[in-house]
Amino acid sequence: MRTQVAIIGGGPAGLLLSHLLHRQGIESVVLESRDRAYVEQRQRAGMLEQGTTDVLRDGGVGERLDREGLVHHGLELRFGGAGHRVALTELTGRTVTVYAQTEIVKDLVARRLEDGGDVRFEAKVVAIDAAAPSVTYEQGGKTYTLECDYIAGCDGFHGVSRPAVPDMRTFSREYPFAWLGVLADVPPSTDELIYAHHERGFALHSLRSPKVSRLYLQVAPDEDLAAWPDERIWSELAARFATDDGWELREGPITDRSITPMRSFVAEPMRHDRLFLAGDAAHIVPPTGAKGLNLAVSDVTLLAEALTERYASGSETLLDGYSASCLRRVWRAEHFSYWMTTLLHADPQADEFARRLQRSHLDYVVSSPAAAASLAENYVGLPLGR
Ligand code: RFL
Ligand code: PHB
Repeated sequence: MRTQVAIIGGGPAGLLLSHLLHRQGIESVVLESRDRAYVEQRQRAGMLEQGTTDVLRDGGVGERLDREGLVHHGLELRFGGAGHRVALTELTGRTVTVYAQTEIVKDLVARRLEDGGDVRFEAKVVAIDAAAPSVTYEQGGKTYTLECDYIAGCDGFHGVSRPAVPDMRTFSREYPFAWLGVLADVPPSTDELIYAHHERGFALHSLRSPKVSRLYLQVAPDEDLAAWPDERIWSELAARFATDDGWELREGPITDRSITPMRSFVAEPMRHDRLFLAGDAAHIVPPTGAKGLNLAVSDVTLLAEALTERYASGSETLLDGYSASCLRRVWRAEHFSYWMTTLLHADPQADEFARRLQRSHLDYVVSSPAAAASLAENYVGLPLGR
């Protein structure tokens, strides 16, 4: 068995890469360890930068996104019992769009299969040869080897690609909290996202559709989901979102819940020989800045361009520059995500001095147009560095 590009992982990074390569006449095989239903239902990101929606639209997979995505022009920072709007579009000329990762994955899987693409589910990669190059995978109790010209490691944080890069340097930060995320069948209580800072902890009100809300609560890193029955989740959310003007949180049946630890992580370089890492396989950001999926999309956009140049002209210039181009953008997103996280969460280790500094920082961001503009330009996303 042979293909041009073997793609490990059928998350947003792997599926989009396969699609972008197909549009340039480059053949690939996507190997995904889970089944199709699982990858299509896994609840995760929801906020897309304009650069991300542009890539999907220009790639011809933006039809449902344009119909169902909710375009946003601002967000709210809420603390001290009051809300403060950050006017993203006024400050940057750009918008962001709420469209769930589950929907992007469904759109990409459907499109790949329609186009005759080769996406193999329940196919788990167990070995990588970055020099030969080839990947070995298990499917239905049998072991296969797929030979290729290049390997794309799009297999997320717990995948097998990153360990296949020798002489790698890694950089990381663990935070003393996690996010409890819920999906609820209730119309959102807000039109724009609310990022709330409260002494009880951070809370985020996001949405999925006019009928479905997505909410998050800061919890302890070792928190037990069983300790959070619905009533406790709703009363804690209401406490953290409470304002002095009587704003009310609508409640409804919770249909999905999970706890995600928060970490920052970067692996350098994102390449070894014929193996290229993309997305969560190479870097993780805490979700406060809404950057993870957007970074995955910008990585594979650059990788698709580099492979296109290689097959069109034989030149490896873009492939050679791939890791450095990605990492510039990755580190900007790392810093912004860290910054938003420390701005908004309640640090259990903070003393009174640190709490006063944090409150001053929040006041500054909502009262200085320069500070708000800095938040806004990072949130909507900086241009794709090539
Ligand atoms: P994924 O989505 O983890 O996909 C990797 C795929 O690889 C498969 N795999 C293997 N396949 C074959 N063989 C093996 N040995 C394999 N090992 C693993 C896995 O089954 C999986 O299907 O990585 P990818 O494609 O890089 O995509 C990254 C995004 O999923 C991630 O960055 C975002 O979800 C992060 N994120 C957010 N990003 C945003 O841009 N905006 C947001 O608003 C946002 N909110 C979030 C988030 C992530 C969250 N969680 C749960 C981590 C909110 C949350 C709560
Ligand atoms: C989401 O809608 O899931 C979401 C939005 C913004 C974030 C994180 C998650 O910062």
